[in-house]
Amino acid sequence: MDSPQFTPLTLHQQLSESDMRQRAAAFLAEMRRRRSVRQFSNRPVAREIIVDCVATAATAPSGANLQPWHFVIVESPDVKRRIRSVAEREERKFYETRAPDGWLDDLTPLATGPDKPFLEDAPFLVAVFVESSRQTATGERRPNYYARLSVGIAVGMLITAVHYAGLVCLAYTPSRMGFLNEVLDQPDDRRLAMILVVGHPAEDAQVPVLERKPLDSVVSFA
Ligand code: IYR
Repeated sequence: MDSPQFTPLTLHQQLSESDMRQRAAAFLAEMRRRRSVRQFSNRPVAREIIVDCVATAATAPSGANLQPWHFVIVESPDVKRRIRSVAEREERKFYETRAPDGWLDDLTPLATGPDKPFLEDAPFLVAVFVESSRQTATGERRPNYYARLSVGIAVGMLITAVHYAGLVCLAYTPSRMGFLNEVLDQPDDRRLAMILVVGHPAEDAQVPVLERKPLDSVVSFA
């Protein structure tokens, strides 16, 4: 094992108290404008923007810095069509038979259903995979620690980057994900975590009237 190597933290920028307050408040205001969107425009988006957002996600902290993620950036209309086709087949089973009534009740305010046109309308789908183990240099199989949590953090940063870039997204978790390994030609040891649908909103896009929990109900101080 190599001995640990360290370097001075030169990247950190010390801000003034007032700059910190201003930036924290301004970023909060910006993030409060984020909404999940289900109706997308087919207006193109430059691939470089998506690559930068994914690169931001890939800066996320991860257990033992094992970076247990893989991102497939999908823009081929043919691949999007195949994803939509298999996803809708599974969603139909979910909405017709698999979903418990309580789950369907909980989805009522979102008015979701088995049809997923956004999977073809949006210019980009980012399929995010979790690698729960890895092969070491000696060929040994070892676990990736907190792999799902690490990927969750990366997805949060991806969503934030997409919003900050002026685009909208939907964190789509297909009912049953396994089928997408085949469509996206990914090995079985990568498991799909979600598809982030990214693009511009449709001109007539609507979002459900929802409320965020008041801060004092989700935060306590100790
Ligand atoms: N995957 C289905 C059902 C669904 C589940 C949850 I949890 C949601 O927040 C939204 C939908 C679908 O996408 O329709």
